[in-house]
Amino acid sequence: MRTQVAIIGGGPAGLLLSQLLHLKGIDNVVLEKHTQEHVLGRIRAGVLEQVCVDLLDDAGVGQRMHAEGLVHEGFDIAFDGRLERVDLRRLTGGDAVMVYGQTELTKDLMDVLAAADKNPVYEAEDVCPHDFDTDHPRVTYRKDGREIEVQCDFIAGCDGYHGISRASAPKNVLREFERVYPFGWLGVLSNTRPVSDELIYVNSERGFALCSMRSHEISRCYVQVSLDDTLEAWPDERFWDELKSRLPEAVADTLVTGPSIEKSIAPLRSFIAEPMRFGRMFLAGDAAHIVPPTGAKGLNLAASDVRILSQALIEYYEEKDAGLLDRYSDLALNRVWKSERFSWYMTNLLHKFTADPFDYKMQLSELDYLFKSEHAASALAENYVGLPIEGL
Ligand code: RFL
Ligand code: PHB
Repeated sequence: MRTQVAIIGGGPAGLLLSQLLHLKGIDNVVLEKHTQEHVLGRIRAGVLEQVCVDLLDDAGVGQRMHAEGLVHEGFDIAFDGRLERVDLRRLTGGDAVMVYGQTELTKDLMDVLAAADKNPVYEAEDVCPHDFDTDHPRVTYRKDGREIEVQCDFIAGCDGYHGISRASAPKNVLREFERVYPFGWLGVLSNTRPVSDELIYVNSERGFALCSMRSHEISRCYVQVSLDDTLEAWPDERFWDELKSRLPEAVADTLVTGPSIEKSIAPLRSFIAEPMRFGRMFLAGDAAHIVPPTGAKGLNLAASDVRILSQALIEYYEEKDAGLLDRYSDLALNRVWKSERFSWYMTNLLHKFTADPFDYKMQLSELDYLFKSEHAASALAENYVGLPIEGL
């Protein structure tokens, strides 16, 4: 079998790249290890930057997002008995974010690909990239017991943090940077009305918490937990009690609780692989970098990588110009490092790292400064709505 671009991984990065290339008549195939149901069952991101919204529009899948997504012009930070608003619209001169679940966005992409008869290959086993240091790269996989080889011009490694693409990169070229945080997030999805119209990020003496949402009827809330915590130790009642204890009293009093419809624990990590290109294989999304979710950047970075990579491949095929492909890794990493910095900053600002009161006082002082200084608040807002992609 032959195609122009073999895409490994059918998460948001792989599906979005596939759709953008199909729209330009560039032949591609997505090889996904899991079933479609499994991919849709993962409850993850909820906040989209304008860069991501624009790209979904370009991909022709923005309709439901605009109809059902919630435009958020600000969010709250609770700390030290205070509840302060970050007015994104005012502080950035007009920008906002879109609250729309990763699950919905993924479903929209799957639907548009299916309608064009461009379905990914699901349950592709032992997917493996080969010969990407030559002009004739290949990807092999197994499906229903048959060995299949895909010959291609390029390989896009969109297979997430645990994928095979980065693991196949030459060790003497690959550099990895990492910070593992000493806690995780316990997340609960519930059919309950969100406690507020906007997100509330909480710094409390008991640890971080976040009240987010998927719609006016569905809440998505998180509390910081220790790394050895288990789901069994967190029945719904304990989760809601803990969340309430971290919220300002007036907010806690209005919190509507209910049975969880999904519950999971995610460890927090910062990770960057450099470069993002190895010959004819390009990494995009979580395959190349992980951010702690505090800045709401993971999916958005996957989208900005795909924005650059899709344009680079389109210029290669339409104009025989490989210039942007050659700059892909540098351009993508420039934005990746800035989002990594912001996510690390938000994580440090809002989580309980130690029992040392000095650390807590430093956070409170920084938070107080944020809401006294327009400059500091503007810097936060500018990063939250998303920095521009430089050099495109
Ligand atoms: P994904 O979504 O991990 O998809 C990779 C796909 O590759 C498949 N795969 C393979 N396929 C073939 N062969 C192999 N060997 C393979 N190995 C893996 C996998 O099955 C999978 O389908 O990566 P992608 O596409 O790069 O997308 C990245 C995003 O999923 C991720 O960054 C975000 O979810 C992060 N994130 C958030 N990002 C935001 O922008 N805003 C947010 O508000 C936000 N909140 C979050 C988050 C992530 C969270 N968790 C659970 C980590 C909140 C949480 C709690
Ligand atoms: C979410 O709704 O899942 C969410 C929102 C904001 C974050 C992280 C996760 O920073």
